[in-house]
Amino acid sequence: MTTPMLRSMSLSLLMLCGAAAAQAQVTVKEPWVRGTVAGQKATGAFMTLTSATDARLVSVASPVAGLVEVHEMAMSNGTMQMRALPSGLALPAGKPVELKPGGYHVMLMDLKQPVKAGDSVPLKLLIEGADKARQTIDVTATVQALGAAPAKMPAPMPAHEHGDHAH
Ligand SMILES: [Cu+2]
Repeated sequence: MTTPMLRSMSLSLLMLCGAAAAQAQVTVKEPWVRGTVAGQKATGAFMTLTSATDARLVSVASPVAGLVEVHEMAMSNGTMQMRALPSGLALPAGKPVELKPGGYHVMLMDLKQPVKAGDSVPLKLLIEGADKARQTIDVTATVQALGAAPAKMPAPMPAHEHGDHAH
C-alpha cells in the first residue's frame, strides 16, 4: 500500500507588491522573549521574519530595555560568542529568517525590570527595503519562562549578562 504523495507545489514567489510604492512586506511569526530573574539585565527576543522583498532588519526598540541590538551568534575559538550585526539582519525575499536561541536574536539590554512569563513585551522593528524606504512594525512578544527554551540554548548564556560583550 502506497501513501499518496502530494507533490509540493513549486512556490513561485508571489510578490504581493508589484510596482507600487514597495513597502517591504514583512511577516512576523511567533515573537517571544525569554523571561528573566531578578537582577538579570539582559535577555533575548526571538521570532521568525519573512519579507516579501529583499529587506533588512535595521534596528529594534522596546520600552522595557534601555538598549536593544540585533545579534548573531558564532563560534569563535571553540566558544559561542555573540556580536551586534553592524548593518542589521538581511531578510532575503521570501525566505524565513529565524531568530532563535543560539542564533540570531534581538538583544534586550539594560532591562528596566524583570520580564516574567506571560508578560507582553512591545517591540518596534525598523525595516529597510532594498530601495532604502524604511518602515516600523509593531510586534507584541510574549514572555516565556526562562527554562522553556528550545534545546539549543547554550545554557544560561553568561555572555548575555554582558561580561565580554563588545558593543
Ligand atoms: Cu545577544
